Amino acid sequence: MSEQRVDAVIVGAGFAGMYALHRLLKENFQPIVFEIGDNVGGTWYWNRYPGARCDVQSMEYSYTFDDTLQQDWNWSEKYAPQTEILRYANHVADRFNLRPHINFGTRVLSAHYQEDDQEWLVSTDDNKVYRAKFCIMGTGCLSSTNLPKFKGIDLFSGESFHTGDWPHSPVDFSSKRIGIIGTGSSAIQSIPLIAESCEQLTVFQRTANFSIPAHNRPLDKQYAASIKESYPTFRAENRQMFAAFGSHQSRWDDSIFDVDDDTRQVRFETKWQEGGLGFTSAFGDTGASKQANDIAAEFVRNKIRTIVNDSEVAELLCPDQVLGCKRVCVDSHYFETYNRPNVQLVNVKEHPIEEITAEGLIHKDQHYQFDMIIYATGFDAMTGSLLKIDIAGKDGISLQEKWQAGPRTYLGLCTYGFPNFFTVSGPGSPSVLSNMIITIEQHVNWIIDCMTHLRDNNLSTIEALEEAENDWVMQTNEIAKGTLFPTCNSWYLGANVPGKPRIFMPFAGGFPAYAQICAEVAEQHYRGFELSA
Ligand code: N01
Repeated sequence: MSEQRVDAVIVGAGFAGMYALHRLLKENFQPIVFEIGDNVGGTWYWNRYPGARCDVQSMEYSYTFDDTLQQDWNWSEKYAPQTEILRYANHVADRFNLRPHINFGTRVLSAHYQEDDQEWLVSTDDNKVYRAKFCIMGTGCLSSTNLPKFKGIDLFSGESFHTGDWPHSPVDFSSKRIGIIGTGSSAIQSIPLIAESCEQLTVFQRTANFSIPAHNRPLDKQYAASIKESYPTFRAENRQMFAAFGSHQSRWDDSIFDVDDDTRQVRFETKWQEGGLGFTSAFGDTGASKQANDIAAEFVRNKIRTIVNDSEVAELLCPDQVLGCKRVCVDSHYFETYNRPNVQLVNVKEHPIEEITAEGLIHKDQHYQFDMIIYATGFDAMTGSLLKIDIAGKDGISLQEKWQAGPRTYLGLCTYGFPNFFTVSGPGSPSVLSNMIITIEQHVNWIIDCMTHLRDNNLSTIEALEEAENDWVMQTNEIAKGTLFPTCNSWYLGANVPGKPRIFMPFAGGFPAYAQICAEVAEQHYRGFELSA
């Protein structure tokens, strides 16, 4: 089998893969990208379910690397819908002439490090083999769908879809009885729209979720123009924010216990009316103090009780975990949807779904009859797509073996034993706790600067030191322990996938602190890495 030699293999043509490709081309490297999908966009290519949109505002969720790009592109809504984000991804691919370097419809099967040659041998499902000095994994954090192994799942005779792998042609809900399993962000975004156009919708809820209204609307043209006037400043301000977005929203850092109850209610109401993920920045201590969090959580529960007419349904929809412990959802009329006569909520917490049948599903001895079942059951997050590839580093040790007890990285960028192998927004980095495009740019810039440094200094490899990795894993765990994040069964912890090691995967110390550490590491001659000729 012939082997093609390239400088770098990039896996994935989402926002990470596209930017890595663009930067490598500018630096005169010879990269090649492999993408399973037939087009660019990554998560926005697959997640086409009704209502899919970003929960970070459109003026903030875009590339920052090219000022004319950000001046030229016009967003239409406060929160961009999936269709528009996908159009943007396509625009970027065309504008920077990326497509000739992307092999679409191609899955990377394996990447094996060849110690003698200091190269990666990469094989793809079209029976081709590539030799590359570097591997950059832009495989995404939420791209490997999690489909629970329900008994009888293959027996269902109606239509069935996973929100994360939605059909590319329109799905007709009219006159259909539909069951949807899951009440995470994907379900919360899609349920209101599906309910409007189907005959009967039955929602199977295991864990009620916190959701804050988006108050989505057409983007105010004056607001967009004012941001564009000083886009670099706006971006710089956002990079100083914990999650790399939200600098223009109201926020307070004081303790909830420093103000009286009236002030708390006014402040929560302000944040509720503003809408979106910023709700958690009403006070400085709701992410770390359980007592403070309880007060914020009760405000949201009271909102649900006010919105939902049936008090039993309202109570079922009230979450009992810590607010923000699972990612907070952002919705358009989610709770209101339960006031519709054609929507029913079924609690599957104490009694799991028993089985899927040809006609529907069985729960607590009741046989529900459906024309369509929608699995809104989430993802094998952060590690799922990486571990699907047969990746082996030095001494033939596989990444699966190395991460058996949970992912181990240095800075979320590299892992000991795997030279010249980089992960973009991987476990151990702020990743899903931050504005993903900003995090992606920071990671890609670090990686490409590092590759350029190696080339300019006649160095061949960079590898994380075991001790630096151990320290980083310890530091990441310690930071997470100081928050309320590990207190519930979230996908951040891998708790949604049976058998997955329970480790809090993202770095919870905030984007600014993290970016500074990465910059210092590079300035200090790649502290914690071994660079070799
Ligand atoms: O997935 P989820 P998602 N029986 O894991 C339930 C991002 N995102 O696709 O909570 C019954 O949150 C599960 O129950 P439980 C965003 O970061 C972003 O909705 O595990 N139910 C849960 O209710 C988000 O956080 C946007 O008890 C089962 C649901 O399925 C992330 O993607 C939009 C079950 C899965 O919820 C994931 O969201 C959409 C079972 N066996 C998504 N197994 C934006 O706005 C699972 N569930 C950018």
